Amino acid sequence: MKRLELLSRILITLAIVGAVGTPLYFWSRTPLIHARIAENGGWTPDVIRANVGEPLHLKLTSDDVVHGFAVGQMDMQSVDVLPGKVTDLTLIFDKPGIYTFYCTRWCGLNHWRMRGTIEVGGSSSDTQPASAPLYVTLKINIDAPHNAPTIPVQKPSALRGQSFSTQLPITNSTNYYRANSPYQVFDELSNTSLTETERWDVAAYLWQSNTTAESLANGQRLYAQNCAACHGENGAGDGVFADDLTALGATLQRSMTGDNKMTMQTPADFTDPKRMMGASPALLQGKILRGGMGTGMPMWGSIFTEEQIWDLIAYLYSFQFEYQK
Ligand code: HEC
Ligand SMILES: [Cu+2]
Repeated sequence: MKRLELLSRILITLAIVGAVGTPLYFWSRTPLIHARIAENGGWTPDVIRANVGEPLHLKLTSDDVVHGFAVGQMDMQSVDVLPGKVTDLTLIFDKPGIYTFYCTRWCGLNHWRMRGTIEVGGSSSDTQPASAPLYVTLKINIDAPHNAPTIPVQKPSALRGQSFSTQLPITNSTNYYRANSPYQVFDELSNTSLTETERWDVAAYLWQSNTTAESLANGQRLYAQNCAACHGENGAGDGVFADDLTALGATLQRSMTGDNKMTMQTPADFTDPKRMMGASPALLQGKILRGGMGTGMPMWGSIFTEEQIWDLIAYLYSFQFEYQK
């Protein structure tokens, strides 16, 4: 199981919320890590060093509001970092590398900037080189507009789509799904006898058959925790921070001299069929991995595992399609 492998990558041996106000410094050489909202400096220090296989003891406290602490690329239960209290945490890494730690509590507009790194030295027997993400392999320009030229007149239904799926010139493989947008599927079926509505239904069916109820539930959970504050609970791009981002963009635009084209934007609306029908999973993966480079869309590549990102993507399309229970 993929998830279990990931879990074993970093073993969290123990997490104890420290005794309130008691200066119980078991590990005298462990510096206290301070958390502050990003505007006031984020994590101090923000670079931590560790060695493979050796316990890394951390002491965390907050100088302002409640923050959270987690290390990316693993299914780690985050711990709260409370003002005036000390949280003790011990981590053991079984692979060298540069890990990202990040705040898991929405502490403000720049919450997602609260990130730091843990540099884990040492050697490991199974270092495989990371493979290039799909959008790079497919040479997709993730910054180019990708609106679908036409959109469905009604919400495409996976159930209806299933009934046409047997006599199709396209495959239902994961590779095909990830590399194509729903519009490309619709377009590829234009030589068949299917109506336009039926062609969209087939796309809905392909999309549903490339995910599972478990993945969708996992995607929904990750979305609510990490994306909804900007993109909105229902995907409409209207999260609590959406107006702030838009306003910030307008201010920056006025104060900028010109050539910086990546400015703050309104969060993407995942309920917009033009946007979503025109986007392949590979394109969305690229955006999520890399971020918007100045648009306000954070980069998540060092936070989530590949599996978690595919789960998120499957969930984003569920705003467009009607899936069978
Ligand atoms: C701080 C606000 C913020 C958060 C948090 C955020 N986003 Fe975004 N996102 C944006 C903005 C703004 C855009 C539009 C600009 C852009 O595409 O770069 C965007 C764009 C995107 C796009 C590109 C859509 C397209 O059609 O190109 C995807 C995909 C996306 N976000 C997914 C996510 C996911 C998944 C999460 C949570 C893990 C997330 N975002 C969290 C602000 C945010
Ligand atoms: Cu925070």
